[in-house]
Amino acid sequence: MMSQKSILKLLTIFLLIGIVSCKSKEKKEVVVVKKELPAKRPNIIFMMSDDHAYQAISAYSNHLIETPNIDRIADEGIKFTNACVSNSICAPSRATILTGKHCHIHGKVDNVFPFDESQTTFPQLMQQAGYKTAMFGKLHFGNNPKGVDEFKILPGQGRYYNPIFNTNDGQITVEGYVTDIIMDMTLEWLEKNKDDEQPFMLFSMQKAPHREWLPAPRHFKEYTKKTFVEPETLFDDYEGRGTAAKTAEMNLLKHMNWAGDAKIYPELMAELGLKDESGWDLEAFEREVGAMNAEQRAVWDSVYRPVMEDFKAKYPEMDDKELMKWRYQRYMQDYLGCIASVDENVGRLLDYMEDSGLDENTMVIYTSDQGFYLGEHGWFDKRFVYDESFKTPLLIKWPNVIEAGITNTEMVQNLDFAQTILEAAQIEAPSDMQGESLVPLLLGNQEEWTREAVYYHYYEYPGIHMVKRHYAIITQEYKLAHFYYDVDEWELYDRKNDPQEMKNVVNDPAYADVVVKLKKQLVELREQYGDSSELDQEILRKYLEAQNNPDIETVPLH
Ligand code: SGN
Ligand code: CA
Repeated sequence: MMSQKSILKLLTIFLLIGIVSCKSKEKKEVVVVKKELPAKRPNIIFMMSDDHAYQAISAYSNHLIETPNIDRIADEGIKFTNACVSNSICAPSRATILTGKHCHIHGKVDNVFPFDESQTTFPQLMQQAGYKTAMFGKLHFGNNPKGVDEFKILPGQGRYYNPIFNTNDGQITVEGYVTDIIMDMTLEWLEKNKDDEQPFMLFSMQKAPHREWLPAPRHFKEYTKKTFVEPETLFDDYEGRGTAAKTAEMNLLKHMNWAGDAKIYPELMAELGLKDESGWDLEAFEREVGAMNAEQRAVWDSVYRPVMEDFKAKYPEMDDKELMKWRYQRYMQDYLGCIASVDENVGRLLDYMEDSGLDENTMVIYTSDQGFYLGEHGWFDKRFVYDESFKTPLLIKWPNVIEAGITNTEMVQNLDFAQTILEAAQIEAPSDMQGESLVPLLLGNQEEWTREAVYYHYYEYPGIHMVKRHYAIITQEYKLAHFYYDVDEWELYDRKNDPQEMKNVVNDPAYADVVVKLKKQLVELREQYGDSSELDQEILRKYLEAQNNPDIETVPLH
């Protein structure tokens, strides 16, 4: 027997079907809207922050911070919970986003070598197809991005306070805090162009929360007083992992800088006998804190001096465990303080879009160039294929096209962004792009999506943070990685049963069949994408040669 509730439910469904089919007779678009793109080309806003971990977005997890504005994109659109990058490092990820190709194809495999600017990037195709284009913020490579009518780009990494920008008309220095400034530029451009008939493609790319994590004055007071929950793996000893995890130099206790990162004043370092182990710690402090004007510096000192006084009093009694805990809190206070202004500025943009009515026909994307460790495994930074750095946030809203509040768990990648945006803009993607358009997933046409695995390849070694070269295949269930230089080690993680990736099970007989199957699939993936051991060797040879030959052109870290 059916309950009264079920009968009511059924009746409602019939009624809805009736309404939809009646409507479809009068006005076809209403029904097709979920399965096909609208006829009108949309505007597109691509927002990307640098090193924004999904753990620091409350739409993904609210154990660290609330990000109500970024969450609005998820609430009004789609949240991808398995979005990832093909190489977890800044400039290579950006080159992949712009070209729609894996790193070994576009050649920007690391932060070291310059990007070959003769390549086609998707903004150029949009510009040619009649889109108005602009880019503001951090690009990280190439100071004169191709295919954008207007740009204001931070040179290299850029700085937090009073930053310099390269623009169409030369260099400018802007007083203020970088996250606010980049959004000011974004909003000014929107206001200037809002009545234009042409659709637009706008890149708004934040530098925050990149190292050295300097919050805005309005946030550091609040954030330096907060205490954050520690990750379960903060004291990881890397047992059960391979050599690469054990030898990486990104541990909060051992490898974080005192001045640049923890903001211990150089004079206090000297007083406490703390050394500049990295050789560029003091320089980093000077580069960022030293760039403040007198007023900014006074506010900074009024908050950070007492924090340092407190540290000075406690330090002599602290053991390693206490120091690690202190490090973690100090790190999170600054990192999350940066996120607070990113979130506020996302709110400014969303409000503007609503108030101006521009939001109706605009696809808004929020992502990061990769994930980041927020103390998980005792780490900061990225680079590894392990989840916190491999995965990246991805939220997209597009009113009347993407259903509000949906979650998607497919393995999608930064490699897919170019083709997605091109398809949304009704521009044919070049056949040599290697991703897949996410449009079917945005429209809810799930059955058109067939990808089972993604490919990953990290290169920059030996180099800062000392994460060994590795390539990997990742499916929903497993992750198989090959660390192939310096060592020859394989690692397998069971993503469902060991989500924290604490146990490499590659030699566990229970997984023998999985290993055989994945190794075969990995060979096929490498072939499909045109990667090979010969190429690995060639790339390595060039890298080592550049380290020993100062005449070879490389990009400075800052
Ligand atoms: C700088 C950072 C590193 C970071 C690289 C690359 N050190 O060198 O920690 O891994 O950039 O970052 S810093 O203290 O000098 O900032 S990336 O985002 O550009 O790839
Ligand atoms: Ca980055």
